[in-house]
Amino acid sequence: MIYQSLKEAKKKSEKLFTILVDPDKYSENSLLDLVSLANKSNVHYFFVGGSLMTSDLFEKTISLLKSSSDIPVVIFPGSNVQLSEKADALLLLSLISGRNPEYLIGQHVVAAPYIKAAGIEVLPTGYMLIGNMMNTTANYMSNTFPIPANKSEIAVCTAMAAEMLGMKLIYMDGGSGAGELISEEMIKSVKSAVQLPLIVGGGISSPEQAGKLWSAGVDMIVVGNAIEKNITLVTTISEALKKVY
Ligand code: 1GP
Repeated sequence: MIYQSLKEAKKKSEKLFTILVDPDKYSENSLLDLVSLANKSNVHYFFVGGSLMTSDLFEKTISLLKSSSDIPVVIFPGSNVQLSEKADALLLLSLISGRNPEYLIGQHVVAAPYIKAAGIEVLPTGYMLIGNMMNTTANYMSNTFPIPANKSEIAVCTAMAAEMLGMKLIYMDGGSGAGELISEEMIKSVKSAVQLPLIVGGGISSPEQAGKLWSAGVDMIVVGNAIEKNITLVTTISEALKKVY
């Protein structure tokens, strides 16, 4: 079970590296190149999904990943249409940084019977959008404001409430291709306030940045955009991981 592995990794202070695959952004050949590199590197998970998908390649992408790699595939859904029984698990995201009931509980109610029928592992996740930019796809699509980048206290109280509500993971997301990373100060504050495994993504584009985030206490980093532009980051970020241990 993936949740069990995440808890064990956290207990042993092992750091994790996840590649976010947006099905719209990869051709079949480029996806095979990515998988072949990931299989040779220290990649722990593939996340698959996106705030808005314009192709019908979601299912095909998951099938291809599953048939060409043993790396577990976890759905990172932008909406309740992104579901597949071929995946290993689903991040059941509740957008706790926002105040839009549709993304706090509404989509979940509609999806619940389908998730149950799919029989995949469910990872209840407190999902927080962080940043000062209002014009990201995630903010627009979810019709919510992110937590301002300098308001660590809001992030801390939000994460604490998620833990008290029984959520299993915290995902702090600066948004895909974010110009600025979530600050180490905010990460350290959240980390010291909750026991849950902490996932951070958004704008990570170098092994040095990855190393800094892991050292600040992040358990898993997620990299999407930068790898789409430069596939060699799969190797260099994996190498950086060895130094953090
Ligand atoms: C976005 O956290 C993910 O939802 C990853 O962000 O695409 O900027 O790596 P990037």
